[in-house]
Amino acid sequence: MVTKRLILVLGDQLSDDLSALREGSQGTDTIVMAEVQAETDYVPHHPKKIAFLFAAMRKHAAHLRAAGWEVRYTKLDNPENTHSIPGELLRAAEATGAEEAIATEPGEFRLIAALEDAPLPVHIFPDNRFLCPHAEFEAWAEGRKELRMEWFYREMRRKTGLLMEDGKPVGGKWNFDHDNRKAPPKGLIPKGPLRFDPDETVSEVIDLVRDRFGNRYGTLDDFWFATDRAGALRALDHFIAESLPSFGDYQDAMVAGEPYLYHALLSVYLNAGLLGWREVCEAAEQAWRDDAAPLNAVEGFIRQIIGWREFIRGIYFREGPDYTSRNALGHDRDLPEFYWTGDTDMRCLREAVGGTMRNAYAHHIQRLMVTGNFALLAGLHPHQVHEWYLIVYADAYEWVECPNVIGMSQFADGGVVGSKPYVSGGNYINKMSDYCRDCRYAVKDKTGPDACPFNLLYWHFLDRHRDRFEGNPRMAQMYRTWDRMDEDRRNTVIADADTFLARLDRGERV
Ligand code: FAD
Ligand code: DLZ
Ligand code: SF4
Repeated sequence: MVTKRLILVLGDQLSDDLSALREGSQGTDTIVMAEVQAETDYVPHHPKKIAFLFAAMRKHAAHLRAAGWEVRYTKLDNPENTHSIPGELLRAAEATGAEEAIATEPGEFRLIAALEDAPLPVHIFPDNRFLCPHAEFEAWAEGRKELRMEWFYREMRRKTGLLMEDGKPVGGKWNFDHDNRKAPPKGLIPKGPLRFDPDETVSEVIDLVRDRFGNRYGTLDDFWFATDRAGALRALDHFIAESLPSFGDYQDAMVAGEPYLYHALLSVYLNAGLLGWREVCEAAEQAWRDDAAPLNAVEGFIRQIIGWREFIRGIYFREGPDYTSRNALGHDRDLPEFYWTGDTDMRCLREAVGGTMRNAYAHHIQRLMVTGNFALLAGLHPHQVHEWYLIVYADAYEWVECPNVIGMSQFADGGVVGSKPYVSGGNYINKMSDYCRDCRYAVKDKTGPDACPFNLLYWHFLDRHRDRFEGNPRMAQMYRTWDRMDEDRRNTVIADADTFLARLDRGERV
């Protein structure tokens, strides 16, 4: 007799070529998909993220049915919903007579543990939607003193053959970042991402999410994400034609009122499984071969996907379940209220948090050098910072969010992801954005009541972590600059920074 099985498809596993589907058999096995509170509530996700996922899940279920699969889909408001993934597997097992389930490895240790403890056996298969399997990352990492993305990336270039000719990188260099990172000139008019009007499924889901989660951080207004593969492919084509040519040049730029600039806005689709890394990178490479986009842009973009994205995932699974609770710098300040409201005089933070509330999106430099930089300089508790990032972004799942936050941004892993902390004073933000000119603080002021808080906190950070960082060759110059200041000035900087932090702790508007 053929054994009946369940095939679990999670909300971020919306890919046709999923290992669990490859292992399953049409006609015998039943796919289980479920909208459950355990997933909507383990952190209070931005309502736009939930709406995107539920709409995409519903459409993917219809697509799988049309392809011949038996699909059991539980909607959030189904009165029999047990509201957990193991609970829905058990209910499906009782209804179908299945005695076991198969799944593709979830992107979070919490859910892997829940499947391992489920009341029926769940066979977990590797997630085949990534370029670098765990064992390969382990083999690469084994015995290295430091894990650095750049070396990993070169391996991935060799492995994929992307932008390679005769075993060598095209253009004679692996990395064209030197040509990127231009400051934004006045009058940039980026096209932005391709927008999709809500159809019936999306509207129905928006109503449900508004009713159940409408009072959470973030707005549902102006929902424009694609919610199926066809839409995601159109969004990819749009990016390649309209934004990729300028992607490299303005990758690090920040402009008030322009939340998207030339960024891809593809992480939300990639991470949910509507797009795959290979097709996205091949489309970018083709644009370069067709002379439709310059090499610095195409190499930079491909590096983000086969370099950073894969490296970050490798780190998450290598470091293990305690990674989210690392706190190498012993930071313990509570997350200020303005991370939830945008209610601050610091224009850069207002822009980044406000855009995040509206769009469930901020681009990389806003995440790293504005909200992340402030959190690190001010000594915010990294676990609270981690939860904030997991909540607010539509592309956030722990495997990708956590190493970016705990590692890259907060240095809470003590240097696993980066060799030095990403910290800067106001000058960097001023150089890369137009924020400072309309700020209540003066970026040129290094002390005093109008001094840009990033300037004060930058030195405060270096001073309080001197023991850890002064021996780091990449930070020696910073300490030399600090030490060259006369002592009175240094004392004033530290006192002004302490005053700022005390105001922050009292919940005053800063
Ligand atoms: P683009 O700037 O256009 O980049 C293209 C693609 O490269 C992205 O779609 C993404 O898939 C990939 N990519 C680029 N950088 C990274 C990176 N560091 N890690 C992984 N993938 C990368 N990315 C997420 O997908 N989810 C997160 O929860 C997330 N949290 C972050 C938190 C912090 C503190 C920082 C500094 C970065 C975080 N990132 C995260 C990485 C990056 O900021 C986003 O991938 C990017 O902003 C997504 O927007 P985009 O598609 O317009 O990206
Ligand atoms: C993020 C999320 C949310 C909000 N809701 C669901 C859901 O109801 N059902 C589901 O299968 N998946 C959901 N997800 C995605 C999971 O949380 C995700 O699979 C894990 O975090 C692992 O990446
Ligand atoms: Fe941000 Fe400082 Fe510039 Fe104001 S002056 S926008 S606080 S960097």
